[in-house]
Amino acid sequence: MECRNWIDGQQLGAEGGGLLPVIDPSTGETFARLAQSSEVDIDWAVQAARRASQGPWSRLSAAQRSQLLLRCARTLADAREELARLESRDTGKPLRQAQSDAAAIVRYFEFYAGAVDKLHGQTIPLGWEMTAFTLREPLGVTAHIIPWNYPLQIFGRSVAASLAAGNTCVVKPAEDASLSLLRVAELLHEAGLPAGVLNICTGLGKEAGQALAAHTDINHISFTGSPDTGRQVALQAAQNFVPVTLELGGKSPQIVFSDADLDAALPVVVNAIVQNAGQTCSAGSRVLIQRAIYGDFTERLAEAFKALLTGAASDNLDCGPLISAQQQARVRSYLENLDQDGIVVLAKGKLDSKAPAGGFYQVPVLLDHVPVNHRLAQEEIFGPVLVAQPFGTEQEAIDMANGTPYSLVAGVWTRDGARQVRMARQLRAGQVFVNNYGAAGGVELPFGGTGQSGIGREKGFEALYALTSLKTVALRHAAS
Ligand code: TXE
Repeated sequence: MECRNWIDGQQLGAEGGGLLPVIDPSTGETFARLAQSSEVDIDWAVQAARRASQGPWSRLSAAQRSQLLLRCARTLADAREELARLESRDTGKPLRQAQSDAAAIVRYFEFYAGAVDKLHGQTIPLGWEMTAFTLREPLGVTAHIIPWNYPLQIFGRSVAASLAAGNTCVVKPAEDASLSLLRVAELLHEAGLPAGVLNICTGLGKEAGQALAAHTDINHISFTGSPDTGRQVALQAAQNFVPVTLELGGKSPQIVFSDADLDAALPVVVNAIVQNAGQTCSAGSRVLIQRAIYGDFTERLAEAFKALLTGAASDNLDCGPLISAQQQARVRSYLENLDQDGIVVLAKGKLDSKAPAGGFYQVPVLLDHVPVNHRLAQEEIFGPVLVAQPFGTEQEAIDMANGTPYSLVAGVWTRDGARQVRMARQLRAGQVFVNNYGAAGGVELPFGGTGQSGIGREKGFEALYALTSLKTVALRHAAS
């Protein structure tokens, strides 16, 4: 299978004819090829998006855009199973998880279809002779650099919001996982999205990604990925005074107090690190446990970890492979020399005997008593590695939770209502979940962090605000 770019409503091969391999993470085998886009392809896509942003698309009413996005949602819903299978094969995630990603992209289109005609400006009182109001206008052409861990979901949250706001889009998916988004582009076209409104160029980050971030005719960049690449993207954007939304991952804590409902907390704490083999920006990669229950809760966690089975995506087990050999090597590097640092492996999951030899597997690992400043407790590993740490007082839990350069998400488990509120207010995190983690998807909930977790917010109405330009109009007129 040879996949082409999607530009101006049609498939186009890369100008230079270059192709990149698409590797199945479950087997390590190449099963398709992608267009290796260059600066030239990116420029075609941006030009197409610019033309479309000046055409009939810009004159649709909010209600018309809403109807169109609803048709998009329905078309994606009809293709849910196909998208899930493609996503599962391309990313290595178990089919069940890909199915929930395919459901999420539909939800994003539904949510933003419903939000478009509720995006209002304000009137500002300036006295009898003046009428002042604000307009929320489209920015123009928005660029979306998507990572490989959740292509369908991350495309949904940023592209659906941008289309709803009346922009046109150029998307650069990750070289490791582009297939589902190329198919989504065709489906949205079938649903009636006009040519040029959505354009997708595949290719390498340092070629196509950089060319998109540096393009002088884009008006916003949404980037999800690593802090290092995010910094480069932000520097490129700064050259052209282009606003950015950066979502750069986390080292998110789950804080379990001794009064918590441990039966409720246990499966959620496990799932928050095992889902997508730990390759989730909001993964709960640290579990902070109050000392009185540390032994008991880690024992229960260890039992749960030992029962976890890792294998091929199509076998739909607890954990699939990591995305690539490179990611596998990165995760393994964190697990070397644990003895030297006195870190004990409390439990490991099992590799399924049928898992193909060439796949990029890493079984879940639970690590005991990891010191607060150890790199295992500070850096985003992006694999199924859970770090357990004891704490004494509430203040100690807050200090530990806030003690990394990240601040994306935090989970708190306690029955004490006053403590729930105190913790929520003192945790440095873009989202705090109390007695749950993730609110079952949270399409409606603004999401993003500060510091090394990034800049700005995606999801909910906040994304729409970031993807529009606010214009203030003040009219002087006769008072009577
Ligand atoms: O990320 P990159 P990588 C973290 C995670 C992971 C690490 C490395 O810790 O282990 O990053 O992953 C494009 N200009 N996250 O190397 O490089 C690239 O093609 C413009 C967290 O895959 O940030 C891809 O589309 N674009 C994260 C996207 O950027 C460039 C999700 C992300 O790639 C570019 C993924 C450049 N110079 C990784 N270089 C999360 N927050 O969920 C690359 N890209």
